Amino acid sequence: MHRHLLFALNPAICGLYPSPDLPAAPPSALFLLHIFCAPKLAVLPLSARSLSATGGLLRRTDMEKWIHQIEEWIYQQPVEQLYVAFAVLVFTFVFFGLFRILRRSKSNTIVLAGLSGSGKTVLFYQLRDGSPHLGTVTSMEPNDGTFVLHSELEKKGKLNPVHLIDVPGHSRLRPKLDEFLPHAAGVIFVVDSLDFLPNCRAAAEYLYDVLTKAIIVKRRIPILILCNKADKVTAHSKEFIRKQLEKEIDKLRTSRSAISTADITSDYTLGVPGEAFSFSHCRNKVTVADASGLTGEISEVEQFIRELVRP
Ligand SMILES: Nc1nc2c(ncn2[C@@H]2O[C@H](COP(=O)(O)OP(=O)(O)O)[C@@H](O)[C@H]2O)c(=O)[nH]1
Ligand SMILES: [Mg+2]
Repeated sequence: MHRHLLFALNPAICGLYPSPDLPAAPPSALFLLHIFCAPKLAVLPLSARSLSATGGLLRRTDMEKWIHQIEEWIYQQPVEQLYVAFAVLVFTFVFFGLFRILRRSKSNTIVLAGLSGSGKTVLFYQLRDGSPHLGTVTSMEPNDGTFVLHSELEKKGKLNPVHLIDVPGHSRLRPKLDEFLPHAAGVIFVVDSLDFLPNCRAAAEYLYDVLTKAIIVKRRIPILILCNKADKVTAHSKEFIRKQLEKEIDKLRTSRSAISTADITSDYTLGVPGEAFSFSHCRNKVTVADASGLTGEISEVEQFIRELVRP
């Protein structure tokens, strides 16, 4: 097995073992044969037993005979043909692997999440139309649109549109988030930095739920914590908000792990055990920025979006 592996990894090695009866042995093919057949041989005693119990005819010796025949057949094939077959196999695996990676990274969906009143809808309109559309009623349905960012309309050339979804923060509608996350290239978690302290716990709970979702962790979906309403002088700084959220999440982590495991709805645990929680512990990238959806100071939001959805 060892030798076959070596052979398969470096066909050039084969030349080091010239054998008169095996002139140009096709080791990679043999290697494949052993890879596919060895596990069957390993389980054979069991299957042979069950087969003989039901009157079956398959025996270990039969299997070995077949393998021997296949080995002989392989030796009779032109070496080039076997190498071409091997190369085609490898190429197919690589091609489908790359295809899956590319398909994943090509998503143009950005999800806006956060508590009600944090400014998601205003931000949605600001990104789409360059205006906050004040006076719109609180929506109970997600705002969903595919467009080129308003600030980019002047740019020449064809730009890749962004699919933006504004998921209402009402707790009853949060399960909607699970519908959109599998397609998300990134999540913007909007926080009201004006009215932050009274909502800190609730915002941390929502963020905790987002950060522990399997899809977020496994696919390492980047999250931007957006401290909105920065136009007001009384707004808290993004550093303050980051620290407070980390503290709250740390508390949640302890309290939630104390609940019986059957009760926990989150898919993953957060942070490093024994250390105070920090966003840098997350497997996915978590960044913090400030903005004002109302006045249109949203350059960091646009930058985040364009890093994930290439223009
Ligand atoms: N000062 C200020 N107010 C904002 C800003 N963004 C939103 N608001 C206000 O916050 C309230 C809630 O905004 P909305 O977009 O409906 O929040 P949503 O529930 O998260 O969709 C509205 O009264 C907005 O006018 C902002 O950047 N600055
Ligand atoms: Mg809204």
